[in-house]
Amino acid sequence: MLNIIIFGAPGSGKGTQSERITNKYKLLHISTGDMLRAEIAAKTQLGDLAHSYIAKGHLVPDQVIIDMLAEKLKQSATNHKGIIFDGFPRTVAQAEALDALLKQNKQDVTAMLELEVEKDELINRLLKRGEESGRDDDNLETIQNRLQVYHHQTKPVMDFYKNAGKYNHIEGNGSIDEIFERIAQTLDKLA
Ligand code: B4P
Repeated sequence: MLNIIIFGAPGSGKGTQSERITNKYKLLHISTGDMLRAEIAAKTQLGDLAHSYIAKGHLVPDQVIIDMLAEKLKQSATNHKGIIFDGFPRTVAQAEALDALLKQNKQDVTAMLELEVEKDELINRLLKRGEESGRDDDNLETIQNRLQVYHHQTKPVMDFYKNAGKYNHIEGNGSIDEIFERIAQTLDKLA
């Protein structure tokens, strides 16, 4: 099983590259951001709660995310060659929970890929997406909060996987095709 974490700041290309990785390597794509947006659109209790955090650029509480992910793993079909975790884990507590959940099925994380992108480029990409998609967390004030949260709460997750010998750096500036090429070079060595 190829269990990959795609990691990076908001706007680093996690969702964009996950779609390509999923197609090429026949992985199951699990995006906690997409799952939360589906809950918000369906106006569920979880969606209402998530929206109150996402609209401010804050992280949704760990236990809410961990329970949602555990349920998703339980329900997921098994006819795939592994999973790409997109936007999860975003805290060290989430990383520890993921290890424990995978262990229950005698699996583990194969590798983390960090997409590193300059701050100005991140902001430009997200503002552009905000204009095109109307996503209400893609406005300048919320983007600045999301970047701060990334630096303080999410970046330590990188050290967690560096210590486990699973960290891979990917240069995340450039065209979508160029970046996918770099990712594929790394994944081909692991697949
Ligand atoms: P996410 O949905 O994960 O949001 P994101 O980080 O902004 O998305 P992503 O990084 O995938 O977007 P991409 O660059 O592909 O999370 C949203 C919110 O949900 C979080 O802020 C948080 O509140 C909550 N949440 C989610 N998971 C959570 C968790 N585990 N714990 C707690 N809270 C959680 O795309 C950005 C734009 O850039 C797109 O328009 C794309 O087309 C463009 N782009 C991509 N690559 C490009 C390139 N190479 N060149 C030019 N443009 C590019």
